[in-house]
Amino acid sequence: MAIERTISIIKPDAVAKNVIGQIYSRFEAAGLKVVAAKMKHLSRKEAEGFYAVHRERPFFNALVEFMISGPVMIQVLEGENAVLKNRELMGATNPKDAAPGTIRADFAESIDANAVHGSDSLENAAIEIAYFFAATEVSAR
Ligand code: RTP
Ligand code: MG
Repeated sequence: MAIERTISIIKPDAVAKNVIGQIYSRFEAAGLKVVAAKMKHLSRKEAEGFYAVHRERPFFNALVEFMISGPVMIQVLEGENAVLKNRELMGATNPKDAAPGTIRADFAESIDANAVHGSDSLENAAIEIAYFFAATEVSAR
């Protein structure tokens, strides 16, 4: 299986709950390695740019407001099948639908405040990594 890199963002609700370490433990237990990380309070412009694909969706404004409501923890995860593995660890978008034991089932409150973001494809992972990190900020293999 291919070694991939993906973006994970621990959203403002989970940062405020002080569960960054618990979420990192899940990445590590699943064999995903943190190869870059930064805590950041996103500007409106940064959040709008990051979620630009959702620009026309009815939830866009609420999503941007939520993402700038407090600091987020952004990390690049590396490992076998990292994109899908991270999405599996996260669980469904709506925590009510998330499988037991997933990050969203255990830490998320609602579809808006849903604890984590994860890239949804290898192609988007590359775009999202470049959005937040310079090449020199990601550990070489
Ligand atoms: P994310 O991008 O944050 O990892 O979440 P996702 O792939 O599971 O879900 P996506 O469809 O990309 O939606 C991005 C974020 O928008 C909010 N959302 N609200 N009210 C709604 O119907 C609705 N749908 C999506 C969620 O916070 C979701 O994480
Ligand atoms: Mg998404």
